[in-house]
Amino acid sequence: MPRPDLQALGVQYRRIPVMAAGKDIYCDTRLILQKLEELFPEGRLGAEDPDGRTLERLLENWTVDGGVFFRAVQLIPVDSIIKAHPKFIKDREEASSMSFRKEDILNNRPDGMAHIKQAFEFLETTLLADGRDWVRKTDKPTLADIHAIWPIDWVNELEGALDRDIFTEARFPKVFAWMARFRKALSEAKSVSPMPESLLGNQVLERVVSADFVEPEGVVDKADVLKLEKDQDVVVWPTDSGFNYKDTGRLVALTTHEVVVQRPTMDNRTDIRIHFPRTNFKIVPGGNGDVSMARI
Ligand SMILES: N[C@@H](CCC(=O)N[C@@H](CS)C(=O)NCC(=O)O)C(=O)O
Repeated sequence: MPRPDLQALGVQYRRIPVMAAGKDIYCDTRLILQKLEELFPEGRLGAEDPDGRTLERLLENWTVDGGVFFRAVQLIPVDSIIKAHPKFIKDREEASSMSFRKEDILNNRPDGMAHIKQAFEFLETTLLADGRDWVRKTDKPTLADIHAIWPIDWVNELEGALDRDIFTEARFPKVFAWMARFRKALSEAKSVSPMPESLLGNQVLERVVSADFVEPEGVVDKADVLKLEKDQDVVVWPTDSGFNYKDTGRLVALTTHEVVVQRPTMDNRTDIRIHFPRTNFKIVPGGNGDVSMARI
C-alpha cells in the first residue's frame, strides 16, 4: 500500500524493512544487514574469514534468490488473505504479480510446502547434521544463522502455515532445536538491549532533516557495466516485487553491491541519500520516457 511517511522523506520504495541512519536511507534487508555490520562494527555478527563469508553469502542467496522466502510466502494461510480488504488484495497483486484468488492460493500451497520441506531437510541433513549449535560452529548465533533461519522461523511461527503432520520435531529434530536456541538467544539479547523508541512519521522526518549524512558521498565505479556518470539523473526500482514504485535522483555512488541516489525530501527542506542493493534492482538513466514496462 502507499507509504506516506516514506514519501514525505522523498522515498517511493514501498517495501519493508527500510532503515534511516541520519540522512542516509537504506532499502532492502540485504543492504540493511551489510550496513549494520559496517556502521556498528562493535556489534558485528558477520564472519571475518573467507570461508565464513562464503557461507553467509551463499545462505543469503539460498534464502532470498533461491526462493525459500518466496515459498514461505505461498504458505500464508488463505483465510487471512481473503479476509483482507479488496483494495489491499488488488494492491498486493499489482505489487507481486501473484494471484490472490482463493483457488490459486490453495493450488499453490502444496508447491510451497514441498519447497519448504526441502529447506528443512537440507538444514537437517547437511548444515546441522553433525549436531552443531550454530551454522558456523560458533559459540553464539552469527549472521550466517540469521540468513538461514529467518523465513524458516517465520513460517514455522505463522499459525496455520505448515502442515503439522509433516513438520514435526521427530522428523526434523535438529532444525527445531536450532530454532528454539535462536529464539532463546534473541530474547536474551533483547533483554539486555535498550528499548526501541516508536516514532511517528513526522517525527522521523524532523529527525532526518536535522541530522547529517552518516556516510561519505561515495563514488561511481568507472568500471561499472552500466557506464553511468556521477551526478546524472537515474531511476531505480526493485525487480522482484513492488516494481511499480520507482525512485528518482542524482546518482552519487555506484559499486558492485550498491547504488545511491541523492534527492530532496518532499517538502524540499533537505537532501537525503537513498541506498539500494544492486541485486534484484534495476537502474536506468532518468528522463528516458516511460520505464513502466521495463521490469527486468
Ligand atoms: N528483498 C526485500 C523484500 C521485502 C519485502 O518483500 N517486504 C514485504 C514484507 S515481507 C513488503 O513490504 N510487502 C509490502 C508491500 O510490498 O507493500 C527485502 O529483503 O527487504
